[in-house]
Amino acid sequence: MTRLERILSAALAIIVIGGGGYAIGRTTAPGASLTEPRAAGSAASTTSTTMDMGGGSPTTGPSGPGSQPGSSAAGYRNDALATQIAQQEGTQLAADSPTYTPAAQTRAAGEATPTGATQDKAADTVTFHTDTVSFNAVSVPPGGPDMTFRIAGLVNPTLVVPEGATVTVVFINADTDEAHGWEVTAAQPPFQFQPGTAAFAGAFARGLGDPTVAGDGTETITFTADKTGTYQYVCPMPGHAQMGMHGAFDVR
Ligand SMILES: [Cu+2]
Repeated sequence: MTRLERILSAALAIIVIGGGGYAIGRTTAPGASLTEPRAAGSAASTTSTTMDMGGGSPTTGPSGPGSQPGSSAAGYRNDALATQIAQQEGTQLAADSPTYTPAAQTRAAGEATPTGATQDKAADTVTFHTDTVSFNAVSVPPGGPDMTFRIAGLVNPTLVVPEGATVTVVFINADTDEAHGWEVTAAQPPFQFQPGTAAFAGAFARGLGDPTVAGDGTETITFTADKTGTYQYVCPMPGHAQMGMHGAFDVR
């Protein structure tokens, strides 16, 4: 074990021990949880487990004791630690997904053109024109690129939805060895290690783990985009928004 690996192990131990959650670099209010309430009417029945941020100490911010290699004024960043956490969660959450998408169907899900939407491939934008919005979001899609979402055949596209739209997202984690999630947040780049809470009630798909024989972990969420503005959809796993897992979510 190299010196760096010892430091990372120590940092991970601090995270795991310190309040049972990923408290490093958090910008959310004390007591906030990554496991936000499920959308009403969701068929999912499993309970969340290890993504619970608990009531982690609010003192472990960018300048707190959890601040290890990579700290800067721009915010804590440690890609190696983020990867270590996501790999651990990927294993732990593998059997915990609400549903699964057969692996052979995942690529098509990421390519599917949503109903009622227009695509501008040059601008990497998908614009929805109806009050009911539905699309698939595939994390770390087959064929890459790594640490991105594929939506409507585009990589991290800007999504534009009408104010008040009811938005349904089928989130599929296609990564073979890391947990990922999907969330709409008001936070903007450059992101903190922990990118922030959901901007709309229910606009949060928790981390889903590694694939199983049943396929790729899948969760369907529904929320109302009830306030205009420019938001971001991100992976809520620590460090992943910083590593490129984000795109603009415009409510007009
Ligand atoms: Cu991720």
